[in-house]
Amino acid sequence: MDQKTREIKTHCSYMDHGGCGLILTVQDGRIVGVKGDPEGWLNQGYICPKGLASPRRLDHPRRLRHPLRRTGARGAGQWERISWGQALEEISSRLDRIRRRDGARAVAFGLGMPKGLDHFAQIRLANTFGSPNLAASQDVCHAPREISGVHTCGFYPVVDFKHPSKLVVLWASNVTATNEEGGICSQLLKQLRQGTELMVIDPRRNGLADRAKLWLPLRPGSDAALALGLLNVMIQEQLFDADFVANWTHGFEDLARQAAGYPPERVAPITWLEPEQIRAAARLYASAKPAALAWGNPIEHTNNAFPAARALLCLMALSGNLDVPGGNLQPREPRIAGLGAFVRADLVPDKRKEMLSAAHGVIPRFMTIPPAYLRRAILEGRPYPIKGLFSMDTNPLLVWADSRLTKRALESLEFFACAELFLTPSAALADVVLPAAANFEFDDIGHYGLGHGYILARPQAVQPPDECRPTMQICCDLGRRLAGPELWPQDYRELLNMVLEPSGLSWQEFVEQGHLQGPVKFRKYQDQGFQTPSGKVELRLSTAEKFGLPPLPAWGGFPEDTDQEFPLVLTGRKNRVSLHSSYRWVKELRDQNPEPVLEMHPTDAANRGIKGGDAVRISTRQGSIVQIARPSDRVRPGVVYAEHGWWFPEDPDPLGGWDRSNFNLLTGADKLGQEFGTPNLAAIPCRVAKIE
Ligand SMILES: Nc1nc2c(c(=O)[nH]1)N[C@H]1C(S)=C(S)[C@@H](COP(=O)(O)OP(=O)(O)OC[C@H]3O[C@@H](n4cnc5c(=O)[nH]c(N)nc54)[C@H](O)[C@@H]3O)O[C@H]1N2
Ligand SMILES: Nc1nc2c(c(=O)[nH]1)N[C@H]1C(S)=C(S)[C@@H](COP(=O)(O)OP(=O)(O)OC[C@H]3O[C@@H](n4cnc5c(=O)[nH]c(N)nc54)[C@H](O)[C@@H]3O)O[C@H]1N2
Ligand code: SF4
Ligand SMILES: [Mo]
Repeated sequence: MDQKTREIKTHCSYMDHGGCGLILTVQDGRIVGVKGDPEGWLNQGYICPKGLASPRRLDHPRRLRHPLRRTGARGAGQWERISWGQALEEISSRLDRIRRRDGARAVAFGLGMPKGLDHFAQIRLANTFGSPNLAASQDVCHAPREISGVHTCGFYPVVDFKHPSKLVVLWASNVTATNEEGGICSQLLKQLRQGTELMVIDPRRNGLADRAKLWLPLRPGSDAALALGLLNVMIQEQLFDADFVANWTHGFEDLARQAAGYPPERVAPITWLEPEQIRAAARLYASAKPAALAWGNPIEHTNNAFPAARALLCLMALSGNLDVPGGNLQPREPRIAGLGAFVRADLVPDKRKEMLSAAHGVIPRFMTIPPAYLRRAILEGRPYPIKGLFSMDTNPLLVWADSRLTKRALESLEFFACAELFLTPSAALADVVLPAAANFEFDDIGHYGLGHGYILARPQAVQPPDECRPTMQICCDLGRRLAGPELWPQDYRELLNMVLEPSGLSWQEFVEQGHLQGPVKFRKYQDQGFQTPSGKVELRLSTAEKFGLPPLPAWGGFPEDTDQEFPLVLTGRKNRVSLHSSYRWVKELRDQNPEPVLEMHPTDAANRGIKGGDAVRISTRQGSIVQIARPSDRVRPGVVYAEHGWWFPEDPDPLGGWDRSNFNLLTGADKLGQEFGTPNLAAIPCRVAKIE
C-alpha cells in the first residue's frame, strides 16, 4: 500500500439503518475499496450489495454541490446558485417570520427513516425552535411496534439473533434483503447452519422460506387475525408458559375470552390458510424454547397496525419469550446521554397537547406527526395551519401514502426548504435546497435512539465536496440563528461529544473501541417488574379506558375489499439493492435493478396475457402506475408485489418522472388506523393489465 493509500475502519450507514463494520481503502481523498470488516461486531465480515456500492454515492456528477434558490414556479426546475450565508439567512428569516406571525407550531420539521445522529439533531432543532410538529414516516415504520410494546410490557422487544434460538419466526420480515435495524442476516444464517429452525409468515416464498419448517403464505393485511388465531390455539391447547402467565401477566382471562372468538376455522378464510396450518404454527411457536420473533414492517402497513402489534406482543408473552436469550429482548442502553436530554424535550413541555396529532386522538407517547395529518393541516388548516417546512433525509413525494396529496401540500406551503444529496422530486418543490455531506464524509454515531442497547462509531473517511455540509452541521448553523448560540454549538462534533459525555469516552477512544454496548442482563422483570401500571405484561391494557384505546386485540376487518374490478391484492417489500427512493442515481445499484418490477403469480399473469418484461398498468381505487411484470411462483396466486420508491433521476422532467411508477400513487391517506394514523400500504385491492 503506497503512502497516500490508507485503510479506515468505520460502519456502513444511510443505506439502511446501518450496522456492518466496514474497512474502506482511501486513496488521494477518494474511497477506492470497501469490504466487510471480519471483526465487525454485528456483521463479522458480511457486506451486502448496497454496502459495496455505498462509496459511489459520493462522487456522482449530478450530486448537489452548492445551495440553490428557486427562481421560477415551484417544481419548474429553475434555480440560482446562492452562498451558504444567503441560504441560511433566507431559511432562518422565513421560518422566523412564520413563527412571529403564526406561532412556532406553524412550522413543521420533516424527518425520514432514522439514519444517524442527524435524525435526533433535527428533533433538537424543532424543540429549540419551539415547534411540537415533527413529521415522519413513523406511522408506517416502527412506531406501531415500539409504542405498542411500551404500553404492553414497558419496552420494545427486539429480536435476538446473537444468542441461539430453537426457532426463529420471520413474521413479515425480509431480513436477508433488509437487515432491519442492525439485525444483520449473517447472524441468523449462522444460527440456521447450527440447526435453528425457521417459521416464515409471509405471502411471498422468500429465499429463507425454502429452508423453513413451516411457511404460512397468508393474505396480505391479515396478520392481526392470524395472530389471534395462534393465541386461540395456544390458550385452548394449554400450550402457554403457565408460570410466566400466572406471575407476570395482567388480564389473561380477558385475553382468553377474546381469543376464544378466533378459532382456526374462523381465521382460516380471512387469512387464506388452512385451519391445520394455523394449529401447526401455534404448536411450533409454543413448543420451541427459546423462540425469537422477527416482526417486520408490513405488520404496521394497514389500519390494523395496533391490534396486529398487540396480538404479537401477547404471543411473545404467552410463550415466555420476553427478555430471555434467544427470544425478544429489552436491551439496556450504555451510559450515554438520554434521548430526552439530547433533543431538549424540556423546551416544549406541552408538546403532547400542542402537536397537531393531539386533535386526532393518537396513542400517548407517539411523538411524531403522521403525514396524513400534516397534509390536512397544510391544506385545510386542521386543527391549525402549518405554513413552513424544513426537512432533511427524506423524500416525501415518494414515500408518503397518496403522493398527489403530498404534491399539493408541498406546493401550497408558504416556505419549504430541505437538505439533500441530490435534487429529488421532493427537493425540486422546495424554495431553498442545501447540499448535504454524505455518510463517510463526517463523523457520526449509529443506532443512537433506536433502543437496541448499543451505539456504533462511524468516523469520517474523506472530506466532503467544498460546499457540502453534514446535516448535523446544518442543524447547528440554523439552530444558532433560530434558537441562539447558547443552545447550539458552532461545530457539529460537539453533538457527538454530548452523546458520549456520560460514558467518559472521548470521540477518539470511542472510535478505537468501535461500539459501546449497555449491560447485558436477561429477565430483568424478575428484579424490577415490567414498567407498566400493573408492573406486569398488560395482555389487557389497564390504561385502555383512560387513553381511549381498545383494551384487547381484535380483528378489525380489511381496509378495503376486492371485487370484480379490483380482484388482486397489492402489497410490497423492500428490494435488496435499493433503499426506498434513495440512490436510484447510483449506477452500480441501478444496474442491478434498472426498472420497477411487479411480481405476480404465473397463472395470474397468463390469465391476463402478461409475459415477463411486459409493461403493465397497476390500478387501485386511488390511482394507477406503470411497472414491468415479472411472473414468479414465489408469490401466491391472488397477490401482487409492486416496488416502492421509484422515480427516474435521468428523466429530463424536473420532478424526475415522479408520477410514472411511484407506488404511493396507488395508496390513500384517508382510511387510517386510529392509534398511529397509519394508512394502508399493504392489502390494497388492485387490477393489473398489459399495456398494449
Ligand atoms: N434493502 C433495503 N433494506 C432496508 C430498507 C430498504 O428500503 N431497502 N428499508 C429499511 C427500513 S426503513 C425498514 S422499516 C426495514 C423494513 O424491513 P422489513 O421489515 O424486512 O420489511 P419489508 O421488506 O417491507 O417486508 C418484509 C416482508 O413482509 C412480506 N409481506 C408483505 N406484505 C405482508 C403482509 O401483509 N403480511 C405479512 N406477514 N408479510 C407481508 C414481504 O413479502 C417481505 O418478505 O428495512 C430497512 N432495510
Ligand atoms: N408504499 C410504501 N411507502 C413506504 C414504505 C413502503 O414499504 N411502501 N416504507 C416506509 C418506510 S418503512 C419508511 S422508513 C419511509 C422512508 O422514507 P424516507 O427516509 O424519506 O426514504 P428515502 O427514499 O430513503 O429518502 C431519504 C432521502 O435522504 C437523502 N439522503 C441520503 N443521505 C443523506 C444525508 O446524509 N443528508 C441528507 N440531508 N439527505 C440524505 C436521500 O437522497 C433520499 O432522498 O418510507 C415509507 N413509505
Ligand atoms: S446490510 Fe446494511 S449495514 Fe450492512 S452493508 Fe448492507 S446496507 Fe450496509
Ligand atoms: Mo422504515
